[in-house]
Amino acid sequence: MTKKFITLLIFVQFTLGAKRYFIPNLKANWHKANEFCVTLGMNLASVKSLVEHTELIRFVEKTDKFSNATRFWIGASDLAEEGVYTWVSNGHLVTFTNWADNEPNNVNDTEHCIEIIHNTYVNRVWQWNDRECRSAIEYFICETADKQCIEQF
Ligand SMILES: [Ca+2]
Ligand SMILES: [Ca+2]
Repeated sequence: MTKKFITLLIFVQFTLGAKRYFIPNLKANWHKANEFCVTLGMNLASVKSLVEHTELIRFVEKTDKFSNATRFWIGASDLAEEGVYTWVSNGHLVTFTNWADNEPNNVNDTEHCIEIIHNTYVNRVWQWNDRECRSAIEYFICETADKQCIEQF
């Protein structure tokens, strides 16, 4: 890509503002999900505000991965320090959260990665849960790379 073209892409991204999301057509554990997003030049999705949470839900609802009983990895974990959640894309602390009742519960001290659950049968409507990073296999949401990284060009 020429420098001009890259500059144009950055301009378009800033102009549009909102993030773009993508749900690959495969399920993976949290680590593999993160790797997969990065190979696409994206990040496992972060959710930094209620507005972003709402935008993310709106996106998922329009995809074929949406149902009344589904779950998706997002890019937050407390792998580095128990109980301290950070975004894998930039290491920033998780500030906005939408935990389900009694979550995060860190069952058996093994749950360190965050998923969004939409399961109307158990009354968990787009709520967050901590889950086992390696053994749990599910769909995941990638987003366009963090703007702070793009700015460095
Ligand atoms: Ca944990
Ligand atoms: Ca949990």
